[in-house]
Amino acid sequence: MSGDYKNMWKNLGLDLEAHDALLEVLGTGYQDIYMSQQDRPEGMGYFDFVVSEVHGLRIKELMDEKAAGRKVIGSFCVFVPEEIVRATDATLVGLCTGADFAMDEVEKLLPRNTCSLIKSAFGFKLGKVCPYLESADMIVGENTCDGKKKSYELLNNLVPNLYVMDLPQVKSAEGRALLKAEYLRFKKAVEELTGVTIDATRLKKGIEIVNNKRKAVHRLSSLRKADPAPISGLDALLANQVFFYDDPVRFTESVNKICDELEQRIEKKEGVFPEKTPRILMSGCPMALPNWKLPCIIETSGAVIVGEESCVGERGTRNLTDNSWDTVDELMEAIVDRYFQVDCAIFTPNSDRLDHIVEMAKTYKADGVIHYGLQFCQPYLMESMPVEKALEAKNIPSLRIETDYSMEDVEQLRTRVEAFVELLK
Ligand code: BJ8
Repeated sequence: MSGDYKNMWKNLGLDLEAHDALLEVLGTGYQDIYMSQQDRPEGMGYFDFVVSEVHGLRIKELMDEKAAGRKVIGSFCVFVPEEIVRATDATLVGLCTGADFAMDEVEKLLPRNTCSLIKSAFGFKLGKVCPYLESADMIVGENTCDGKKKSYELLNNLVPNLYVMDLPQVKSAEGRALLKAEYLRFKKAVEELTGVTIDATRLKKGIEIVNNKRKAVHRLSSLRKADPAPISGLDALLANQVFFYDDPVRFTESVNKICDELEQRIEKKEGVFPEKTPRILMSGCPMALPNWKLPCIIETSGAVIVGEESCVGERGTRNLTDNSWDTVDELMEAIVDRYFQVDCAIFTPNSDRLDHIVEMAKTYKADGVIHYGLQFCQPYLMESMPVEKALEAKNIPSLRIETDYSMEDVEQLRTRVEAFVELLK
């Protein structure tokens, strides 16, 4: 970390000792997992810097924005429309949900059999170690899975500024109407928070910024079709994770720069793994920063990850918002249309997701699919069965993994992944 941020963290109410311990673990994990990779694109240096400053310089930037009168909004889900937030010059940040912290305290509040992602959100709050959460002027929860939905009732006792968005569970006309009503309510709440009225020019600008970020990620994904793979799955995942934290315009530029480099690599037939390395598509629960356990196991077991069917990946970024409309009403409709296509497992039925997984496996020339389900995540674990069947019907091998954020099962997972990779060779 390049600056001295202790005072800033203290003013945010962080527990400095616990926070130091977290940064230590994060730094060591990053060194071990990321810096040990071979032949990384030079452009990844930017993301190394972002991670090293994720609680430092980036928070300082947010504090500066706040001092200039802009607002920060925290979110746990890709259904929170960033376009609306951007239209008011506010910043949307993903809240930390990718590591275990203060679990003893968490399990006093939540049942033990709650998924790691939800527990992590509470751990970062109870342990006072998330500067994003503490700097947010509004924290948006969403009624998605039962675990999240019920946990927000408890989170409401821990934070002063929780806003809960209702979400449909069925892709029907009524479901779309609910999403539209909730996005209009959210727009009003963001306008009230920021004091900015969203007009068509502002909304179009917001859409453009977020679309550009998505387009850059689409470009990166597309380059991963090449064999040899020009970038590791771990590095591509990192870009998808930083998507939720970084300044959007700077992020877009940085990803495009990496893409320029990858295009040259592809032309020279250079890769991070040898040609014909078994190619894996990851599918399932989102992997929030710094959840790198399974990708690290896969890529140190002789395979390369070529795509993520995940909210921290293609499920979250797949579609653009149509920016060709002229009025706020039309643009809001376009936003609703865009998000209504997200095929989260909370929807029933959710056959689009099965089609997307098969399609992605083909597009990225994956030899096999690893389905990642977090322990106690009913929606994704339940859906892993039909996913397996849909892949079987297309003769695509798959492996179902159920795990959490602890490191206890690493060796067991490695044995299963290695056996799967052997099968793909
Ligand atoms: S749109 S995937 S980001 S809800 S892992 S908390 S589902 S029990 S995260 Fe998600 Fe939005 Fe859907 Fe995407 Fe519940 Fe499962 Fe835990 Fe999960």
